[in-house]
Amino acid sequence: MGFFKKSEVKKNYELGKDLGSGNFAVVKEATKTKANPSAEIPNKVAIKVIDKAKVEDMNDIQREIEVMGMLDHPHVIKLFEIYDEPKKMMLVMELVTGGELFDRIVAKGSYTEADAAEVMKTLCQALAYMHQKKIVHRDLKPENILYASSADDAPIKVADFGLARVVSGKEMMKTACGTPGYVAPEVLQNKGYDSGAVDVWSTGVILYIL
Ligand code: PIT
Repeated sequence: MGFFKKSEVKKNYELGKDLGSGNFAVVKEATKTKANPSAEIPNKVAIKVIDKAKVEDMNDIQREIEVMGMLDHPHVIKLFEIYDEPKKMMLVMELVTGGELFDRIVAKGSYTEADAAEVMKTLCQALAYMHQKKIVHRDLKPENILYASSADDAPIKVADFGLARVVSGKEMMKTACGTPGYVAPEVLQNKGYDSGAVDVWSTGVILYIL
C-alpha cells in the first residue's frame, strides 16, 4: 500500500496535545515539519497512535485502515498516511477541533429542529456515500461525530472506523457489536442482520436524542 511508511513519524511531525484516548490508542494533535514533502497533507493533523502491545488482533487495525483508505468525503475524517513503527502504528488523519456532537448536545440541552435537521442532512450524506462504497460503520453515536471547528455552524465529520466493515453484496452480518442504546434490535437478536440498515437505526437514535 503506497500509504505505508516505515520511517519514524517524528521525522515528519511534531506531536502536540492529546485530543482523546481509547483502550489501545491516543489521538494527538500534530504539526508537519519541513522534512515532510507531501503537499496534500495540511500543516496541522490528528495522529492516532496505536500501541501494538495492547491490540489483541492487528487484523482489526488493518481493517480500520483499509476502510478509511477507501473514503474521501467532506463529512468523513480523512486518512492521509500511516507510519508502521516496531511498537506503534500511527494513523495521520484530518484534524478537527470542534469536539464531539455528544458534548454539544450536553452543552445545549437540546437542538432546535433546524439545527437537528442540518446535522441529520449531513450525516445522511456521509452515510449514503459510505454505503454506496459498501462500507458500514456499525458504531454511529454522538461520541463518534465530530465538529470541524468550534463555530456554531461548523460542519460535522464521521469518525472512528474501528468497527466498520466492507461488505460484499447481500450477505448478512452476524457479529453483535456497537454501543448499547444505539444498536439495532436485529443485531441484538443475533440471527444475522442486513449490514446497511444498522447504521440507519443508529442515525434514528441520534435524531431522537437531538
Ligand atoms: C480528530 C480530532 C479528534 C479525534 C479524531 C480526529 C479521531 C478520529 C478517528 C478515530 C478513529 C478512527 C477514525 C478517526 O477510526 O478529537 O481530528 O479511531
